[in-house]
Amino acid sequence: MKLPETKIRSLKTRPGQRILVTGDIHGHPGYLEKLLEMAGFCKDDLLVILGDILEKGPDSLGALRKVMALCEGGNAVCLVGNVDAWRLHIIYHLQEETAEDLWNYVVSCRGWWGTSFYQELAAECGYALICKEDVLAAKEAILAHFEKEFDFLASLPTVLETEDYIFVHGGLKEKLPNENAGCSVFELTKYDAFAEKTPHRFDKWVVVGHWPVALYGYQIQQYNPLRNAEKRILSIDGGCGVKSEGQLNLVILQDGEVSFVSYDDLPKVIAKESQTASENPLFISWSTRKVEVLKKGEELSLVRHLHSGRVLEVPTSLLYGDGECMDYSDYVLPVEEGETLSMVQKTAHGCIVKKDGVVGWYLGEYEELPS
Ligand SMILES: [Mn+2]
Repeated sequence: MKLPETKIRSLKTRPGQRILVTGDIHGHPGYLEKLLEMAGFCKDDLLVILGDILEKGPDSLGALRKVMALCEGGNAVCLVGNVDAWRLHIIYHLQEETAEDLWNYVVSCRGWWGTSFYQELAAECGYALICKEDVLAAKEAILAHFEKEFDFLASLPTVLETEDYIFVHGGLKEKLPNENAGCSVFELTKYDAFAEKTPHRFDKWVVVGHWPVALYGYQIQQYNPLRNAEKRILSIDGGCGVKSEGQLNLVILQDGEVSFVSYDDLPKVIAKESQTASENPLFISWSTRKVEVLKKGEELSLVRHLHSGRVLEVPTSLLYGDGECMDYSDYVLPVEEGETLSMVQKTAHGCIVKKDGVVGWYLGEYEELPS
């Protein structure tokens, strides 16, 4: 079994050729299929998948096999993601001393997503992973059975450069692609908040996944691809599998034009009333989660948000730990009667919905659509 190493590849595209880019599929092969269908993916296109195929979803093995089949088609390239690389690393180094960590991970994934990559691998080899010892017991059978899948993951390039773009899961440490040859796979794949942290302005647009774009928001909670024109970075991770209101994005690059399609499986409703947008909205994200609780109520609590200094009411159910708040936006969305909204959560005070990738409150009447 091999482990991924930093590999920097370049590829020639044809003039006018579409490049479709997605990533962070995280065990959602059905979402990927939907997006390829929506974009009309065909043999003339180049498909670039920015890695993180595995975990945080219902079908990691299915997602991996779907990606392998696409790459075998000859016009798709998948890059390695930090989760993919780390999973291989864990399986490769699995022994008595580390089995308990993997067992704990498998158990916690059952709670969050119902399954995990290792559980799926074990199941296909006839192991149910009922106790800690089963984790190690399944290893040899897994290594033998999934040689093709593991070789594929280990073979994935880290950085891909075309005439006009650079693709990488997390980000580039150095400005030019080839200067990153000495960086480790994890430095380039697990580059958190790349668009904020990198000091570089790149010569070509750098297209990345890994960091859910919502985490770059301080006013608005949104999941659509995000352009940083100053640094020339296009971030496309819609938080699929990580956030219940997230989505999988697929960006279409053609002749310098950028468009995208996105997919989630939230239930859809039709707005029966119009409402106007609230002014000066606030988004409390994981990056700015600290609050001071001023008055705790049963349903709503009054808090001071430390990052912005704002005092506001948040649902009490979102408060946790020592003064921390889960993702929350107080934005009242602009909505026209008859528009389609994705239902995120119903509350006694109205609904939290997503419209065109933006999350906020809808306070009017609505009609449910059959799913
Ligand atoms: Mn990642």
